[in-house]
Amino acid sequence: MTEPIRARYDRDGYVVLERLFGAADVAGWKAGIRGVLDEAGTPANGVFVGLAVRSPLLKAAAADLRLVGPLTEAIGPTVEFLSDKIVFKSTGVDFGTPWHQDWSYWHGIHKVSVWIALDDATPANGCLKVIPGSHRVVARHDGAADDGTGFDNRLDPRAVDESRAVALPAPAGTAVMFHDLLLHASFPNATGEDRWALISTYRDAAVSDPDCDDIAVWRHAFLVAGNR
Ligand SMILES: O=C(O)CCC(=O)C(=O)O
Repeated sequence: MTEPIRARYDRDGYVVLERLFGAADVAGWKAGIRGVLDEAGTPANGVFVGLAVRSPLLKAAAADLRLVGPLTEAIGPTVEFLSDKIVFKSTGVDFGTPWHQDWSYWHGIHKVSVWIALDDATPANGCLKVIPGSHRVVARHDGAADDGTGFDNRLDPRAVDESRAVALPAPAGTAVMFHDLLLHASFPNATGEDRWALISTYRDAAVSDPDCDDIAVWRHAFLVAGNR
């Protein structure tokens, strides 16, 4: 029998939901994201935050029941979507994301993010790598951060034991649900092919989170499970 999602999440700080979505879902979302970027006049390069607030299709993606099930297992019965973003890597933008914990960006109660591969993601084109179990400790984010990638909070690479890292190759449609203290990074994209990932962040709406009340990109938060 497969181990319950909650047990895996608590132990490792992440759960891989292999091929949670199908090719049609992924193609539809990519088209929707292209539409949002065209409207915003932004090239598909790097990071763009705020898809669900601009597109009903992507709002529905954030509340998709295939995601909400695992999210309620990790978070509880009351789940609030906060914001989403697309992270593109291509010939133009091929950086590997530095090691970090997402919590360093927002603090407050612990959030859960879901990273969804919109292309087959591999170590060659920039899949995620994680340190299982690292979600139990807050790490120091004192690495140098002047490369303009948008990932300013990072560990000093010398503080990371790469021998504990696990690569997470993910066929398109696969979702990786992870705790905001999970140490994660991604490989550079050396292939010249696009690697897109859609990342959405959620929290338990039943728990007060005053430290995060003023975060601008979370002003359009909405419930995807339960009631206030
Ligand atoms: O998609 C990636 O390359 C990494 C994204 C990431 O680490 C993040 O958004 O926190």
